[in-house]
Amino acid sequence: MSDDETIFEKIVAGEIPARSVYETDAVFAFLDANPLAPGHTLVVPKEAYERVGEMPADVASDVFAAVHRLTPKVEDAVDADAVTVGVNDGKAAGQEVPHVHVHLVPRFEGDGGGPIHAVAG
Ligand code: IU
Repeated sequence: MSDDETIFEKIVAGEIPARSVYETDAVFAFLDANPLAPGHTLVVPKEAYERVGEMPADVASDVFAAVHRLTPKVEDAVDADAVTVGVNDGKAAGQEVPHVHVHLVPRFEGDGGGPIHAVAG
């Protein structure tokens, strides 16, 4: 294991525990350790890519196929009204972990969290 392995590579490798939600050969999904809402899930490629545009198209496709499959399941699991699906792609966008991850954040009527474009003013 190299020292520059990201925390998400360690989670994918099972070296750090996480609450697994879904797994394929290419993708791992797990519950966020500091959830913005119950059921907040992260979908990551198993291979480490920092930025969305760095993923080969087949990996991006596998990641979005998992997002497509999981979004309604996550919504149902916590009886939410909607889901915010988002990626902070790059440091200036708020990316803290340099390993692509798609947030699935369950949303509830009146939860007070704005739409994703609220961050852009
Ligand atoms: P961001 O888009 O890079 O800002 O999101 C990082 C997310 O990773 C954030 O929601 C953290 O709560 C989450 N997370 C985690 O689930 N487990 C960890 O060990 C670490 C961060 I570090």
